Amino acid sequence: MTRETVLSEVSDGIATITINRPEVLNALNMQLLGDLLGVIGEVSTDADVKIVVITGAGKAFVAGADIAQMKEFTTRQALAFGDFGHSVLLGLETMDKPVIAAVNGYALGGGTEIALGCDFIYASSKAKFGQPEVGLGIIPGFGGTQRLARTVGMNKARELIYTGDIIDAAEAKRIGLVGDVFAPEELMDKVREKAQAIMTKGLFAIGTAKRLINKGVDLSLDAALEFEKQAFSALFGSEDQKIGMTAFVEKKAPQFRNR
Ligand code: CO8
Repeated sequence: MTRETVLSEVSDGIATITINRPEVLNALNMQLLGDLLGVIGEVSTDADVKIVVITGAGKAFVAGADIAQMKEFTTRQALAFGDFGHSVLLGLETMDKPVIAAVNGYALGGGTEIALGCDFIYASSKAKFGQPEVGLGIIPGFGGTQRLARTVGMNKARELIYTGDIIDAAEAKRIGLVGDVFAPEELMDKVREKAQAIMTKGLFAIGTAKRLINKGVDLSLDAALEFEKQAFSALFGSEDQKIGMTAFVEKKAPQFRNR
């Protein structure tokens, strides 16, 4: 499942995707987005993969889109690049498996945007986040104007996008962008620990909750609550609901079958 610019390995149900252009701080070019889209397709359909972790090789997570490549784009090429980036983000968001961003270093521009497409973000204390695009005469184009505002609120998103300020991991945690911060050498172990804990739960139910959270924000509260009620009741037709509730009343640990 490994491609030139994106590495992928599966172990104990966890697929670890590593963005791999360390010589340019994992800057996103067309090839990398294509490789990433391919790997996302593979892990989302691989029955051995229960949960996905995305990280970066070297000292960066992703230092943004590849400025050297973007510099010469026409409007039409920029649109195609934007479409490509959005497909990657949608691939992460619509996969019915949890995706955790393990942000090991710089996550700037498209890097913060990829992290925002994941279900939640854990960061190394060395990580840095920001949307510096306006300093290049462009805007966040891989969903940053929308997902950042939905995650940290509109005022903070405006401030970060208008100033291009780069914030450290502690500040990213304070504003709710990052779930938790760990020492650099502990990051991957802590992320895997969390992934293992999630894997003991009903993954079919988690996939349903993910869909509801991601789709619900675009609906009226009334429609979203109806959607939730229907999904909730549908889960009573799943094996996992029987397994989970039977295990509870028998005081045993549930062995979910994820269906
Ligand atoms: N693009 C291309 N090359 C990059 C990028 C990048 N985004 N970031 C770093 N590099 C390259 C550098 O050019 C350098 O290459 P070389 O060794 O050949 O000179 C190498 O990576 C190492 O970088 P630095 O020497 O700069 O490393 P430092 O530790 O001194 O600095 C920084 C690290 C602060 C991260 C610095 O590299 C930097 O500011 N990078 C650019 C950050 C940035 O502006 N990112 C936003 C890009 S725009 C974007 O992401 C838009 C997304 C949506 C696009 C939608 C289009 C439709």
